[in-house]
Amino acid sequence: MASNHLYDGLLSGRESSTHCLLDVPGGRSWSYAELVALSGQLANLLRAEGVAPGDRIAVQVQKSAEAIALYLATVRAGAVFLPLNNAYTRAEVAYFLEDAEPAVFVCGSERVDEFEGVEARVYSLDGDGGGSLIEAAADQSEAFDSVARGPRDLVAILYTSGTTGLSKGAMLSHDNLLSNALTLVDYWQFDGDDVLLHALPIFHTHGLFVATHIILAVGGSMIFLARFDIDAMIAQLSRATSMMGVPTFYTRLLADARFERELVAHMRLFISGSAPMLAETHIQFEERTGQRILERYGMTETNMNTSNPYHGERRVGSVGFPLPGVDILISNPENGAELPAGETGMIEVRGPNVFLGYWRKPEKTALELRDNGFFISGDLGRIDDDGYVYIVGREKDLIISGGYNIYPKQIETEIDALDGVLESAVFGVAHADLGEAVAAVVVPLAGNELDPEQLVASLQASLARFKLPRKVFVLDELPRNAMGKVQKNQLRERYG
Ligand code: MLC
Ligand code: AMP
Repeated sequence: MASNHLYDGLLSGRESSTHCLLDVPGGRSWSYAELVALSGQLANLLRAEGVAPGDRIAVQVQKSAEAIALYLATVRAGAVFLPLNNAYTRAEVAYFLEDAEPAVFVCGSERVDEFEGVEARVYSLDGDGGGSLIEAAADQSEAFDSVARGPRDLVAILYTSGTTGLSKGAMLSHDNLLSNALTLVDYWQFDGDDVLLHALPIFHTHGLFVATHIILAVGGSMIFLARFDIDAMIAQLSRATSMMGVPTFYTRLLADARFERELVAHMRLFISGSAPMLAETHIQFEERTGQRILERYGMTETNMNTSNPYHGERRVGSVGFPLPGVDILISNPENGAELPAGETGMIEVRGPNVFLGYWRKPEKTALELRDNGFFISGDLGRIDDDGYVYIVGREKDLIISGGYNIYPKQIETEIDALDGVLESAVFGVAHADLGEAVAAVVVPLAGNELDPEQLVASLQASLARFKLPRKVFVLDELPRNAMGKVQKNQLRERYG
């Protein structure tokens, strides 16, 4: 049988395992063999659709076991998985379909009509496993010989925005994903007895790759919640050995009186990442549970870069050490020169985890990925004498809200296009639940009045709801420095 680097690396030997892979509370439980069988049927369907190695399969669906089977099917078929946030509007999705030219697009039944006429073959898949995709696969054989794919072959494209506001597809290879998963298994000491409480979305690196790959690689189990729901979390924690989440998961747990020491005394590991965790949250968590959250640092382009140790000191405020095989250096953001130990500057990352580049955007790739393999992260940080990495800020203009990345430029572009608007500035303000929330200041065209509520309503057709400004301030002009650059720091201070 041909070798498929990622699939074989994650699942070899487990094809007939009756061990539980996914337990969907309120739904059913799936063994490894059952999920692999469904992925075989789906891979055969993709083949029957004429999907060739390297073709893109774009997916905007609710979280489900079937969606994981579709992901595995895509990998096995040698194709490229392109997951999309459920919240994206038709306009946002249209851009991804145009840019990535997928052969197949799978979305929820309720959206199929919106995508009539697109180039891709459209199938539906709903949160309960219903829809045309699984129906069409039902007649297919469960047996499928995976298509041969090597370590450097493309396996996924995840879109991430940029300072230009236009999303770029980060191209990830089979070995980017496999090498990182195996490193994390070791570093965090996962094994087949682990039961991971999984409440993350599966359209991002954190929920799809970090969480799911680790469990597949060790033959463990996941309690698979459709979304973060505090009651379900409290109900399921007693069955889990480990949990991964964004900081909002932890602040929400801490805000609930039922979340106490006995409930989690049996838990082996709590991991946080995707956004900075406040020291206050770390401290409260330790006071409440007697355990310290393990914080790690990653990105769509690089998977996981650094982590606090499993044994040894998990330092509050630090994202830990570079993972084995990953090099981190700190450079001068002005000229790219490496800075001496201890100084603060741009975090650069090199290793088998670092992506192949941006889809069909070689000029953007050249700006961020150096010839020597270092990726310029856009995060500012320093490394202390003991080797711990600290993130101290971001050079990229980015808001991280509840673990979702929101690029101000995209929102500013949409606001500026509205009638009566001269210009705008969008920035993040501290938010107790989400870490950061979106705020905007808008300058009307001379002689125009702007109603903030109406302005937000006008943005709904073009922007996913999580990107909508939660506060809009109308100003006569934007504060600018001598170079004409908008002073977002001033805005943050004034309106924060
Ligand atoms: C939902 N809403 C948000 C939001 N999520 N607004 C801002 N930021 C968010 N993150 C809005 C919705 O649009 C809706 O608005 C309202 O909140 C309620 O929606 P909901 O679906 O009920 O929200 P909720 O369940 O509360 O979701 C919050 C959350 C979720 C934090 C649980 O966003 C989440 O699971 N985030 C995880 C993101 C993640 O996995 N990031 C990893 C990226 S990978 P309205 O107006 O309709 O009422 C990465 C690399 C790495 O960063 O290092 O891991
Ligand atoms: P994304 O582009 O969605 O993959 O988001 C990656 C960004 O999230 C990084 O560049 C960081 O800015 C941020 N990030 C991830 N993990 C952490 C962390 N533990 N602390 C602070 N920021 C983080």
